[in-house]
Parts: sequence; C-alpha cells; structure tokens
Amino acid sequence: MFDAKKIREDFPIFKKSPNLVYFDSAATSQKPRIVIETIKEFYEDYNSNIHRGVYSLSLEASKRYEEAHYKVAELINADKKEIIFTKNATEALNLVAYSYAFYNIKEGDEIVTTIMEHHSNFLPWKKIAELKGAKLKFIKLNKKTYELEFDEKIITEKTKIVALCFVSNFLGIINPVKEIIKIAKEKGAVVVLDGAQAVPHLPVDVKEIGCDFLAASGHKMLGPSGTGFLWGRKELLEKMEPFIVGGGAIENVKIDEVKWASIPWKFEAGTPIIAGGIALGEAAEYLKNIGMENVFEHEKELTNYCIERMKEIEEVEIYGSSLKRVGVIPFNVKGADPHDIAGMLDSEGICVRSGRHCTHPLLDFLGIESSVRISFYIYNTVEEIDRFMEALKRIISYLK
Ligand code: C6P
Repeated sequence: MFDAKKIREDFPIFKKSPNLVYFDSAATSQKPRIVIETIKEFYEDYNSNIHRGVYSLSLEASKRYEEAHYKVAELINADKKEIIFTKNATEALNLVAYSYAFYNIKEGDEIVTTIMEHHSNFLPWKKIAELKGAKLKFIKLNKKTYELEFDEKIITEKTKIVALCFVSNFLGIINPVKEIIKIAKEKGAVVVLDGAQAVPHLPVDVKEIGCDFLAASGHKMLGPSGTGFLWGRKELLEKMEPFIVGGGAIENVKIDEVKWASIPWKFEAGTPIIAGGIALGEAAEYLKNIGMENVFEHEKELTNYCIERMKEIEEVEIYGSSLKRVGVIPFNVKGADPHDIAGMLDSEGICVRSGRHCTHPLLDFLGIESSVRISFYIYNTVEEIDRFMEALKRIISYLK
C-alpha cells in the first residue's frame, strides 16, 4: 500500500526539517537515503575511473555504472544499451539536435513542435532550424482550455522531426503524444519526446508509446543533480555521430580515422558523473519498487484535493484547473506579484517556484506575465496541502 508518510521517512531532509513543505519537485526532487548513501559509498569504497582500469576497484565501478543504465532502462521498458547518461534533460535534447537532426535535416524541411515547450526543448530546434534553413511549425494550442488541438495536416512529408513535451512543466498537462506519434510515424518523421516532467510522475513505456527519442532529468526523479538521460532507438543511435567527442567514446583512433565505441559509450565521452550515474540507477529502482502507477495515483489525489481547496479562495486564479495532469498547479493571486507570494510562503516554511518557468513563448501566448507554481511528489501529503492553504489564506488577508 502506498503511504506518503512512510515514504517520507526515506528522505533525510525531512528527518532534519520535519516541517519543511517542499512543493517544487518539478524543478528538482528531494533525494532518498539510498541515493545519498550510494554516492557516499562510491567515494568511500570503490572510487575509481570506469572503462579504463583492469584493477578490481575500477572493474567494480564500471560494473555498477553499467548496471545503473540497465536499471533506468527497466523503468521505461527500454533495451539495455539504449540509455545514454547525460548531465540533465537539456544535454539529452541537445544531443538529439546535434547528433541526429544536424545530419538529417536540410533546407526546406520542417520541424513540428508546440508553443508549450520548456526552453530546453525549444531552443535546440530553433537553432537547428536556423542552421539548416528548416521551418519550425507549432501544433495549435487552445488559449482557453490550454489543450493542444492537433490537426494531423500539420505533419507532412517535409516533417523530419516532431519534438514535444510529454508533460508541460508549466501546466502539468499530459499531452496526447500517442495520437501525434501515430501520424508522425505514418509520415516518416522522427519523434523526440521531452519526458522531463513525465518519467518521474507516470508510467512510461517507450516501446508502447512508439517515439524515437525520450529525454529526462535524473535529478527530477530522485537522482542526484548533474544527472539526466537520453533514450533512443538502437537503430538510430548506432547510425548517429557523437555530439561530444573524446576519451571513452572510441574503440580505436588513428590520425586519419576513428572507430567509435559501441552504444551507449560513444555518446558518453570523458569521465562521466560516475557516482551520480550509479545513484541514478538506485533512484530508478526505488521508483520501480514503489510502482509508477502508484506515484501517478498519489499525485492525482493530491492535485484534485489541492485544486478543490484553492477554489475556496476568490482571489486565486488557477491555470487549467480541469486538465488531465500530473501534480503541477500554476496559479496567481489577483493583484499580487508571484515572487512576493513565493517569498511569503517561504517565510511559512513552504517552498514553491515563481517566475516564468523557462517557458517564455507559452506565457507570452497565454498573456500571463509570470506565476506561482506548486508541484508535488511521492513524499507530499494532504496535511501539507492544508498547511499551504492556511498560509495562502493568511497571506492574502495581509495583502488586503
Ligand atoms: N524544468 C522546472 O522548474 P534540466 O534542467 O536540463 O534537467 O531540465 C530541463 C527541462 C526540460 N524539459 C522540461 C519539461 C522541464 O521541466 C525541464 C526543467 C524545471 O520546470 C527547471 S527550469
């Protein structure tokens, strides 16, 4: 049985600060003990470089680092060799842009995306479009319902890439990616999913979804900061050139010839974040043991409860209160600066994000200057929402 209070005991930060209300997991999650201890254990017990030594310490580190890739693969039902560790989702998305799109897009081709992308899944495509003379096209977004209005005609024979978020980091909405992927595949386009807000919060099965690439942030799914990953189809990864080249990414180098290492290692040049990568594997396993269906259901309960309670306050405007979403709620308090609201919530021990959420084109399109955003995860509880509501009501009464 899923029990958030029990889960909370696995997180040392809540042991030290039992009254901390952390409602900013969409930015980065807290870390369970197993993740923190795995890092400590690496440095205390077998710190060494990987894939470079034949001594037992290095072999142990290499084995653990490889196994971590397999644990992440298992969480999203991918094949073992298809997971590339990166330092965040941004690097994973840039990897696709510069290792795949750069070589496969030519003048006049089209890249289809949405206006709700995080800058990390917008700027790489904008850059590729500029470099290659390709055209960026946007799937329509309904300004009132905040839902995508996908018209399959937007994807044509000229479409080479469809790049969109599985879940929006501002709205929390779960996009109809399977429907879009079906049409993209019929037209022969490659689909890149930004899974940064999906992989930590709902069951993701790359084989069932049918995309070609999926990027995610390790640090938003209980892993350490400095971790993320890219999943890609083996057939594509094997044909791609690496984005960053150097030591560890090669099998053989001559002055005039290079033979790249097999996947995923040809994409992980240089000494990687070894301890972080191993700990990310533990985070993936921890989530798998909880069950992603349970994670999703827990967040749904919290979100529905919180939205209903927020509706009690007249001054609060929630963006997209009826969306099919993960535990992300963007809102404003009429007449108040969202940074002021976040600052006042902080003085009550409640951490929320405020600002423009790295989605400037979306906020401009919706005519929203900035907002407060709360986001939940496995360790949040209904009691914390009650505390948040009391604090918010108090703050609004001071502002009157
Ligand atoms: N969003 C947020 O507070 P990195 O930081 O590279 O691991 O992730 C980038 C990124 C890409 N796509 C989506 C949908 C995201 O939400 C993020 C990160 C954080 O919303 C930090 S801006």
